[in-house]
Amino acid sequence: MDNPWWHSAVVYQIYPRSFADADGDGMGDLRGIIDHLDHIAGLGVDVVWLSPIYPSPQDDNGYDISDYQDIEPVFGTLADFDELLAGIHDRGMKLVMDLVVNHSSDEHPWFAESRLSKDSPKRDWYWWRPAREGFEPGTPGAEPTNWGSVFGGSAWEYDPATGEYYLHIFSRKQPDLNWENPAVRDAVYEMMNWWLDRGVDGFRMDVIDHISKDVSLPDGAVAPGSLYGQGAPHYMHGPRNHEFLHEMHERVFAGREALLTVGEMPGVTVEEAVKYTDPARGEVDMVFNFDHVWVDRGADPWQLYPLQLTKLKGIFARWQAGLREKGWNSLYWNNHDQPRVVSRYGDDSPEWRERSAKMLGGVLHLHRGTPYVYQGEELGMTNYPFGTIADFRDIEALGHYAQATEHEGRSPEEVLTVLRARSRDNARTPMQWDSSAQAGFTTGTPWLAVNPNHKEINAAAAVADPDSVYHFYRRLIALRHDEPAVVYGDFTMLMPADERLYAYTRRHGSTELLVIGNFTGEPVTAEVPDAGAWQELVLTNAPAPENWVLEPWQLVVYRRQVTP
Ligand code: TEU
Repeated sequence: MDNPWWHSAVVYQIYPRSFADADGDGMGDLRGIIDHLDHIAGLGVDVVWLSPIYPSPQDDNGYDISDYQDIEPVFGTLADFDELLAGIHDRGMKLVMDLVVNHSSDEHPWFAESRLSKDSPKRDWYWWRPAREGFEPGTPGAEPTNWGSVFGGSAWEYDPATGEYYLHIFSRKQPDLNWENPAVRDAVYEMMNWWLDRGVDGFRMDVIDHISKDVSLPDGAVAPGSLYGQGAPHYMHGPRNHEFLHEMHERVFAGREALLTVGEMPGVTVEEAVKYTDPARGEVDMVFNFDHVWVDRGADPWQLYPLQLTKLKGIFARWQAGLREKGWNSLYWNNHDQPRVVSRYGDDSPEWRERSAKMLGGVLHLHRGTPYVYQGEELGMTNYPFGTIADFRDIEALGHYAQATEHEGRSPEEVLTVLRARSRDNARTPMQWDSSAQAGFTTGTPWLAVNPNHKEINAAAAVADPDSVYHFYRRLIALRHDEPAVVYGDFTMLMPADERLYAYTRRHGSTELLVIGNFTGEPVTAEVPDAGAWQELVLTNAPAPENWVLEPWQLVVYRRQVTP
């Protein structure tokens, strides 16, 4: 089989709500995206991934869909969508849609019908269960299992209409669809084909490793200090997950050209990822794993753990090696669920923000896999200076705060310290287009506050400055397109025990690349084997090093020719 086009592609993710507001209601929209397509195309990316734009009560900012085949009126219309799609295609890019089918909104007509009665034809489209035996339905402890929801509280909601509970791994407005029911799968595949026939080029599949559950629904283990049991082992990578994805492949993707499919899979192991992405098995092209964004988590959810570079390198080394022969990696630091990487693994102070943002981009992009850039990452956008809980909007932040402070004995300040550093709202503050009042995002009142640092950090300034993070990302993306060793080179991690430098080589035929990133604010000398052989400095974010002394947060990329 020929190498698929997405091996050399770079994807740009848009969170429409926070990208650009053309009509002044404080919320981004499709017209706003259309107006800014040249900013994206200017980076040289190949694909645009849109977070959900379908009709939705917006309980989880569109990850709760009430109609899979239309556009949320706040964002625009299907006609706007077609115009956007054409604008993307005209610029030689492709469009990947978000597919959220582990759950729907509770306001989707399917669920409205399902909840009507126990013998509704759609009853079995969701996970309905009676109260635990011996308990009065609707009373504490009567939930069918002890599982907690990802956003806090129980994963079961009591519905007085029929006296039963429905499962919601996420919010109570996101009931889980029952993939065991073939009629559900048929409806999903039909909807996917409808979008592909309309011209879209693929899907990013939300929590697609949650669709197969252990149908016996056992209780989960309860961690010390927590209110609920862990459902995840019973709803992640369930027994039929591969089967469902293969069926989807057969029914939707097979026979279509030039698509890109990526499954979001919290908790996926390397071994499972090989199976999900082995082209011979016909499931998905690549998955998002979470190991490298969970590396700074620890036993206590309400404590901040600093990054351990050796751990991070160990994770990447494992994923690079594991998917060397079969399957394919996706590469990301940021998306709408993660804090800003420059604030998290870099240094967002005025002195080192740009330098460290470039280093992080370079270290990530030069691995083997398909890189994803999240809106604003190309500007080195930072976390937001959140004050109190009233500054947050995310259902996850609010839910965790309530559970931890009201039921788990945590102090507001300890919870806020973690939310400020890790909350998803850090990623969701409006895109910073210019230095004007609302950063050029809206003429109205933004749904979430604009970061005050937009006076310095904004797209207008970055595009005008040839030395900006934006232009550095542009060069990185061009390097991937021009240098086959970036796409196909074998990966070798160097200096795995070094806590300060991230170093590796990529070798393809007679070309070898050496990448070194300094993850500290101090100069560090790199002990490079065969140092004299590296003469061609292809890319750096600081003056060329002398005697291998890397400046604070410096990235260097060297190239040499070797005998194959
Ligand atoms: O995220 C799934 C997911 O893994 C998150 O729950 C993540 O672990 C957590 O938020 C980290 O803080 C997807 C979407 O990307 C997210 O925006 C949705 O809220 C979620 O699914 C439900 O659709």
